[in-house]
Amino acid sequence: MPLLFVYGTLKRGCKNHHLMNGLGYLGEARTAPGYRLYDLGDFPGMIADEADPAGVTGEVWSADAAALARLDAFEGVADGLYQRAPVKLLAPFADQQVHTYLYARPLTGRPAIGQTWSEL
Ligand code: PCA
Repeated sequence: MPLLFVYGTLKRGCKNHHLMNGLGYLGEARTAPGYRLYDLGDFPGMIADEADPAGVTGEVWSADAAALARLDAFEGVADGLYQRAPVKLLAPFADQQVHTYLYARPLTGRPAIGQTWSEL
């Protein structure tokens, strides 16, 4: 089962964090360079972008198949809003199989934000 990297509303203290109930927190993490965050209003979207030098911060969680299926439904994977896909993290998670929710719709006109999304 892949681990799950969350960078937005699913993080601790954020508005959808209750959906992480029953999953196991493994620690804060950062992607390798090559990912960028965008502000989509009430939530962020992350995409792969080779030109990015910095990466994105978030948290790593362990999840079972049922939890991943539940989160996929919440994140609109079947509707093409996000895609759950492998993500490259830095140490100590660099050698692990980790998935994340990459934003799957156009980002035209959306502002790029820094390396970390926060709710406020
Ligand atoms: N929820 C997922 C993807 C973006 C969002 O707000 C997350 O926290 O990683």
